[in-house]
Amino acid sequence: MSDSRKKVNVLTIAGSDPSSGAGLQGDLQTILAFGATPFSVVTAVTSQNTKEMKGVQSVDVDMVIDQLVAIAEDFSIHAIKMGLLPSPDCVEAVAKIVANQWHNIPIVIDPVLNSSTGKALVESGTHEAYIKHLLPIATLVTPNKMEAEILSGQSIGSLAEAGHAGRKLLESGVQACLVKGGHFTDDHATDVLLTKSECYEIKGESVKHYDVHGTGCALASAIACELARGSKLKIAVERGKNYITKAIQQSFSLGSGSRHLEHFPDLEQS
Ligand code: PXL
Repeated sequence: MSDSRKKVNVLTIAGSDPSSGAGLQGDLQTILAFGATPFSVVTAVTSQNTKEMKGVQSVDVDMVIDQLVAIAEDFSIHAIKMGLLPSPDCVEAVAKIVANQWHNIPIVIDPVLNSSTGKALVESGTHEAYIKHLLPIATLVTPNKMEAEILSGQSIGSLAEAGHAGRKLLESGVQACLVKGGHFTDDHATDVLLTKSECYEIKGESVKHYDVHGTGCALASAIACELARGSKLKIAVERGKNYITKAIQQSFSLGSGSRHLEHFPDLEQS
C-alpha cells in the first residue's frame, strides 16, 4: 500500500450495491483501506444480494450532475474512480462535468457493462458513449476480458489478443489500458498494461478461484488511491493487484452466494 501519511481525497462515481460486495460500498471500503478519504456520487441503485442481481434503477442524470457540482464546489479531489454509469446520457454528462471541474487529476474507469452473473446493468449505447466521451479524458481504463471485447469489438483468447484489444482502446484517447486476465493464461493471474509507448505483463500471485464479488471495483479504487498519492502508473497497478490478490485470498462467506472480499487484508499473509 502507498504512503498512508499523505492525506488524499478520492471520489468514486458508481452504483449502489446494498450487499456491500461491489459498487459504491466496495469502493468506499477500499478507499478507506488505503488510508484515503472517500467521496461518493451515486449513479444508480441496484437491488441484489450474494445470490442474485434483482434490479437496477438509474439516478436522474440531473441529480448525478448536482452531486458532482456539490463536491466540486467544496473539496479538492486528488483522483476519481468511476464504476457503473447506467446510460449514454449519464456517461456524457459525467464526462463533461469531470472535464470541466477536475483538470490534471488521475481518472480511473472500471467500465461496468454487465453484472458478474451476466445481467445487463447499462442501457444500450452506453459502451459507445464510453468510447466517445469518457475514455478521451481518462488516465486508465480497466476492462475485464468481456468488457475489453465489447469496447474494442475484438475477441480475446490469448494475452497477445488482450494486447491488441488494449491497443485499440488507446485509439479513443485514454492514456492507459489494463486488460484484466483471469482467462488468458494457465495461472489466471496475468494482466496486460498498455500505454502508447509501453506494454507490460503484470503477473500476480495465483489465487484460488473463488466466486468473489466486486474485485473489479476494488482494484480500480485501489489504483486510484495510489495514483492520488503520486505513484507511477505501473507501481500503482502492481500495488492494486497485490491488494486485490490478498483481498481475494482472505475473502469470506457472509451470504449464501458469492463471497465478500476482505477489504482490509493482511498484506503480509501468504
Ligand atoms: O462488479 C461490477 C458492479 C459494479 N457496480 C455495481 C454492481 C456491480 C456488479 O454487480 O452491482 C453497483
